[in-house]
Amino acid sequence: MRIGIVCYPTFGGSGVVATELGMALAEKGHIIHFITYDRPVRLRDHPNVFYHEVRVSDYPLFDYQPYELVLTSKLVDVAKFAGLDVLHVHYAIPHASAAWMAQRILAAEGLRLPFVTTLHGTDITLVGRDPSFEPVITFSMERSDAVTAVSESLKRDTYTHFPLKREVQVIPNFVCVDQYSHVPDTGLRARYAPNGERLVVHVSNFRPVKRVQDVVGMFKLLNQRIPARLLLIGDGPERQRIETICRQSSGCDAIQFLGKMTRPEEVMASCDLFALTSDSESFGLAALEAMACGVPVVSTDTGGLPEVNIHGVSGLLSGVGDVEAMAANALSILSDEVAHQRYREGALEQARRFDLQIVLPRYERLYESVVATVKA
Ligand code: GMT
Repeated sequence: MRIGIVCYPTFGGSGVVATELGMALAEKGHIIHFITYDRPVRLRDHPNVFYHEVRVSDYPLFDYQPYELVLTSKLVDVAKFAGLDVLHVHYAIPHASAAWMAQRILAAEGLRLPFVTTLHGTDITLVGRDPSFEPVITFSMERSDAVTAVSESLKRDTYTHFPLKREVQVIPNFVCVDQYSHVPDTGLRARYAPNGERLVVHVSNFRPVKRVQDVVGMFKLLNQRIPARLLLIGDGPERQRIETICRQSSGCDAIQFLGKMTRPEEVMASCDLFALTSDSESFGLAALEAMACGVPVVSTDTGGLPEVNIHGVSGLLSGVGDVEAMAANALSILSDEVAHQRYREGALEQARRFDLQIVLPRYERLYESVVATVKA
């Protein structure tokens, strides 16, 4: 099949999922066209992969550049000249409405382009439900040829926040477990935990929804009980504030900010515990990536996290903001070598349930079904 993929090209989970999906489909022989405003950070060269940049001109009349219209025109162009069979848009805003517009323009020329919309999280739980977006999101979800959500929790939220009548199918996020290292790298451990401390890691885009201050709070309690170090990977609006909190308190030496990394899993694989303290999280791809490295997870019990991190198996869950409970959970996993090993194995086993080999055919079947409606 010739498949167009639209996503945010940044470090965010939706962009990572879209990119890895495209790469895996290309590997299976499909022809993939990425259509985004920048080259997706995880995109690698492949003979079946093409990248089309959406360039918005800087006309002085526009205070706000009409990105969605330029994207629509690019979608029409690529659909026609690359002969797309199907378009897959990740994150509803503004990709689903741009896809619908492109579909209408092509229809006027007698061409039919089905499109699949994948909902990822804040497009539904935060941004999308805002009245300034809601009618457009509802409409473009209704008009998509198929809509998927990355967790059961996100599917429920979609029906709660939108007056939607159509079916939403859950296709969870995935990892290619075999591509992850399951053994710590001695060189990295020597660098980050030179005295044999326990290594805790957090990866995010440092937005308020991630509550990174709780990772730091949890870590400080943990570090009072066992020698540990904390690695914070990623960057975003909250980073400066969190760094300031760390600098103004004791124990700052044990916390290291590593910034944005293209392959954070290379560091994660050498850590002992992953922490995710989000307020809301439709899935928690970073937690799944940690689990694919055999790293257990302490997380909040919000949104789709309990579908990914199984309490007592791959890690432990606690309420949002309950820093004491998180620290107690971290301690119970890390202070006992037997328990730690059991959680490591549980994490890897749970990650295998989300393996690419299981999830990829579900997307392929979905594409086939929407393409079949065109030919019918
Ligand atoms: O919705 C967002 O916050 C952005 C999005 C992204 O692009 O990073 O994250 C969401 O999608 C990821 C991939 O499906 C999920 O793993 C994240 O849990 C989800 N984030 C939230 O729900 C806060």
